[in-house]
Amino acid sequence: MKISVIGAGHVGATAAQRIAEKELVNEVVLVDIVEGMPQGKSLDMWESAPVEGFDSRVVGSNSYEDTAGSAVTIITAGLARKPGMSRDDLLAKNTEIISDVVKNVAKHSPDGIIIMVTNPLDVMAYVALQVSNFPSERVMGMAGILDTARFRSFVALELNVSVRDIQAMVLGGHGDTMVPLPRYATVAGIPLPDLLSKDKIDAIVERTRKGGGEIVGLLKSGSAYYAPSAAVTEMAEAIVKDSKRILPCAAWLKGQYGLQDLYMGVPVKLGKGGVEDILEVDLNDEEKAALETSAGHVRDNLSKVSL
Ligand code: TXD
Repeated sequence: MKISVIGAGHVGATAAQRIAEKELVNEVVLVDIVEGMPQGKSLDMWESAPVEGFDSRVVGSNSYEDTAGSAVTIITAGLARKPGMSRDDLLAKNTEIISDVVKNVAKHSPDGIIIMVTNPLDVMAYVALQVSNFPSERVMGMAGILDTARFRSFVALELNVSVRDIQAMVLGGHGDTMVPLPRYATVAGIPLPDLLSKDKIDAIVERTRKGGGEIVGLLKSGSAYYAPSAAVTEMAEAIVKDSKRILPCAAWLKGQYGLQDLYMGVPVKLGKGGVEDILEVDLNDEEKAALETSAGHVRDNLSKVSL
């Protein structure tokens, strides 16, 4: 079994390394347009295999032929944010790049699953769906796991407890309008609002919303990649192991949550078929309104796409 990662930059290369170290598949193929770079990174990773003790081969390439027959393709190609830029500023250029990438991916892995990572995430997932012509179960986006992981990591810091015991849910588009749901967050099954004051929870929600920007501001060039690569690896693992994990992912909505014809972050069941189900949780009026606002933002962006 093969997983391909398109774009051998920060997120792509780190994801390839995580996938290989976990031995999710026999072969990880890392593709980029820059000549030599994916080959160099892949060879370096493969040379770590004797020390780390993994047998997944890592192959670098500038050609999609090497990706042929991938079970999962993770797409990270494109531009990342610089300080002062929003995710939406990347729209036009990344639409061009993603259209070209997806054409090649669909041609060489017609039965595979696509996980979009490139921003603006919800819109690039739509571009992938349109260009690939795949059923929507096989085209999804990574954002919710990252946003949720940020939320969970901040709760762990605040309560000084293990991150392992913290569960959380973030819905909506991947941007400042995302909708963290503290009501559905628990610490070992105990509802978060029983453990933290509203003020503290509000502060964590706000930090989560701005979590990507916080990293961009600190790094000054480029955006986050350790947590994003971990998040996309978790999705790939759920698919190749057919583990039916329930994870927040960007999925094509067909009426769920009263929304349709757009990608949004929702809890999905991930297995070998891709998005095997979309779970609908009960939302109160405030949460519904926040989700509507987020959907409005995604729709605005969709209206700017010309394919
Ligand atoms: O939550 C999320 N979904 C995200 C999204 C979290 C983190 C990063 N997010 C987005 O992923 C970010 O805004 C960017 O749009 C992508 C990739 O971020 P990364 O930090 O990995 O960017 P890099 O390091 O600049 O890498 C991009 C690579 C780089 O090596 C380019 O040469 C390559 O993409 N690239 C291409 N590869 C193949 N084919 C084409 N056409 C191409 N164009 C650029």
